[in-house]
Amino acid sequence: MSANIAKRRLDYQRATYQVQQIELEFELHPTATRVLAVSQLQRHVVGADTLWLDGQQLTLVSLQVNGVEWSQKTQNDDGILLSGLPEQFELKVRTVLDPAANSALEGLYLSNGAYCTQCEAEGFRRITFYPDRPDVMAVFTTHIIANDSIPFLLSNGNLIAKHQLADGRVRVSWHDPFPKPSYLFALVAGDFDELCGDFVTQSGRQVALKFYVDKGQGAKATFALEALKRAMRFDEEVYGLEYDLDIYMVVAVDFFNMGAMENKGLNVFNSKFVLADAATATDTDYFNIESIIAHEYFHNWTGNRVTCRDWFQLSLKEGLTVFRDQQFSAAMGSATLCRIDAVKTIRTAQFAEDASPMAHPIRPDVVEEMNNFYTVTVYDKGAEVIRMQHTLLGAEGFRRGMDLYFQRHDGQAVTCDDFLAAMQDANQVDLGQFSLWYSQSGTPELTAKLEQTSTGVQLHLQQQTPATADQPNKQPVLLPLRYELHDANGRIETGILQCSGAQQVFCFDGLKMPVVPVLLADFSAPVKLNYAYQTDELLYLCQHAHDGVARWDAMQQLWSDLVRQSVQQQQIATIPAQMLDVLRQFIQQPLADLAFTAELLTLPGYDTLAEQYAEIPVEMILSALEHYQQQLAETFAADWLALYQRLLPVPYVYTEQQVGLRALRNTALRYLLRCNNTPASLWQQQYTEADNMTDKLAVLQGLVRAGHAETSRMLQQFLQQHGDNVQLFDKHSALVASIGDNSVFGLMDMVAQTALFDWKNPNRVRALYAVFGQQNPAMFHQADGEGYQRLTSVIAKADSINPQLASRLVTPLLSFRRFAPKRQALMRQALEQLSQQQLSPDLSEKLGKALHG
Ligand code: 7MF
Ligand code: ZN
Repeated sequence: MSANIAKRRLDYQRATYQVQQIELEFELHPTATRVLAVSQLQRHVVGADTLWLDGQQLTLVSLQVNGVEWSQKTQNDDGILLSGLPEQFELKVRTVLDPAANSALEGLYLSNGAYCTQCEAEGFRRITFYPDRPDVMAVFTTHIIANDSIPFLLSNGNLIAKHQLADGRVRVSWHDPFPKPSYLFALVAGDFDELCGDFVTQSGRQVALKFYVDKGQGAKATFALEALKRAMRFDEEVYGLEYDLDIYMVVAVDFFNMGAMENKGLNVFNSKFVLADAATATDTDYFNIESIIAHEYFHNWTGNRVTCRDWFQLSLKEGLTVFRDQQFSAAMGSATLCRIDAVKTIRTAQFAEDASPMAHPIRPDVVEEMNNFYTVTVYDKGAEVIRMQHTLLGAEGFRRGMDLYFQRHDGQAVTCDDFLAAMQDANQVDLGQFSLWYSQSGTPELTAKLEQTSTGVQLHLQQQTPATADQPNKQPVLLPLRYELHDANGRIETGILQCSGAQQVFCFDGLKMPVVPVLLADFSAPVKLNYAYQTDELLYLCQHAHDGVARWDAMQQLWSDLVRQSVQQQQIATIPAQMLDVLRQFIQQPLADLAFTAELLTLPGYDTLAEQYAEIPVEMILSALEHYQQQLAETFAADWLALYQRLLPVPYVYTEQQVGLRALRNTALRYLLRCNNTPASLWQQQYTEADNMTDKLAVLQGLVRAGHAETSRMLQQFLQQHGDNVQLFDKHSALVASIGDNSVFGLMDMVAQTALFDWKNPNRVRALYAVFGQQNPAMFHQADGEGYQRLTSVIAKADSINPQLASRLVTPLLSFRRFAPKRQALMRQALEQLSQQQLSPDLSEKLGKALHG
């Protein structure tokens, strides 16, 4: 494998040549697919006569310039440098590839017998020699020649021809009129169920919608098809953006490194984000499918029509598209619940990444392996940065900025600065300080205090961003703070403050202490807030804050304060009586806003709490959480049962109302499963009578989390009943991987030996081992280091098959410096052992930063 060479954002140089058009011809064969690429190129930099063609793991058959075999070239493992080139020329490249041997799932590969491509970020270079960079945009025509036993031969754009060849093969041709970078190229060939629909755009154009899924699964794509129509309508209504081709295709495959991919006119999805019915998908699966379908659709404008100049700008399309899919999900269901979900992601995974050796700004400055930068920072913090612009400019101002962005840049490959400039110019504001959010990594910490003065109340703010692994020095950033000030008479003052200095004071004239503040309503900035709340103030806010996110946040804060006290005293702190009273009220209150109530009654997770400590007190967090959950279960045993019985199951439909009902009922169930006197018939009845996977899985999850004696028998039974369906097999694996006692290791080994388990399939491996590393802190961090050893041996095995997969699995080990010396040494040792082996560039970059960074 090639050595890691760091690339720098500031080293950007224009491509020496642009490709106007490319004509690709594939002769499909499982082990020897022949690719012919004919491109028309035009000089783009005055005086330049060289051109770098990326190409990896290819067999080159021939390379011609204007019909002449070109000898002025030098080749290495990463590509070919051509020199002595004319101003304009035709490049003709023949390559041969082996899709069957492609276990990395980048470029052209086979998924259960179907040909499939994945080109983002740098996979096209595994198909042909080409300037594989997003600022080279060409019009693609694709011809696919294959045996006529393969019914569907698909590529980007519109189908323009189909011929039967004399030798029993067929040749189909596709043309995509929109110039695009190579990362948006796609080819799919195989036998599928086809589900068709249509959509009439705002301006009256008819669009054919087609879903391709495994044979026999067609009916399970109905929900995704309907979700696509909702997304198309949303983008027209909210942004005035219409779809631009006559056909939109979505293919679902089981072998896929990521969630989905927005290839122009031909999305490829991980099948778990397309296939759904009540019997196999949970409410969470339905939610994810709708939001990912929307995400990929929204990329058609934010990503495809306007794309990235270089990969350092990835957040230009990803942060913006995540923000857009979050807006869509909020409009389709409960905005508060969606926001709570996003906040959890930021507070767990993103804050952890900022505190890790992989810390980077949403627009990174240095990258070794691009695949390592598809991160929660680029995506989710990126979306927060867009959201803050929306907050600062208002919905209308934000829309003006978006309109100007498309007006200026449609058809171009641009930068994050271009986006900010459009927002700025459309609104005549200065986003100079705001732009620091793009270049500075780390999580700002905001400390706030209130003080009475003779004229009113002063809010003293102080912000500071601790140094990160990649940047020692930090400057103050612009923070939009959505506040609520509650005074003693129940009056509430609300607004948005812009905190821009390291220290800043705001005065609220006429206000009198005591005042209880909410400063991050709707989590208006991705920061850590320090305010010395009293318990009774938080209890007040969790009942009376206007903003739902703030009410939930107050309850989370109460729990995290208790855990912090426990850590400080080395002894579990007592839950105050008033807090138990408020919780009882929430359980007993009239039924309304059920999903939100479920969130209020759920403790913060281990990872949210862990993020609040410089040195993570693993045992105390885990035992405090265990203790408090047990105490709530027992204290309110009768109330949980009454609540459970008030919420009667109804025939399954995925609606906001029903999702809330199931969420709250299953929250009650989770506590009931911890009570000794809950009759087994209660959960057994739910398990056998449920007409849907949400309620079935809730029983199993509840048993696992409660450490219930019946757990392994029930998991066995589930595997026997459902283990032939891969989605359900994966759910079983994830349950096994979260078992909180020593039996987990042997049970995981058994799953890995099941016939359906396949080391080459990332879904199988992630369901078992990513879940273990990320969602089973008790066993992953077991004091003897067994968990670390298990994970690293899996990573070593995965890396030789699929580097992207291995690289994602290593994340929980990278933060070893955050643990006490003994644990830290065990984690480091596991990583050092791993680094003795021959590793992919993906893993080398991460281990290099973690061990020697
Ligand atoms: C929703 O961004 C949010 C994020 C790249 C692959 C999909 O469209 C994508 C692709 C990765 C990680 C997360 C997501 C995607 C990828 C994703 C999907 C849906 N351009 Br890697
Ligand atoms: Zn995306």
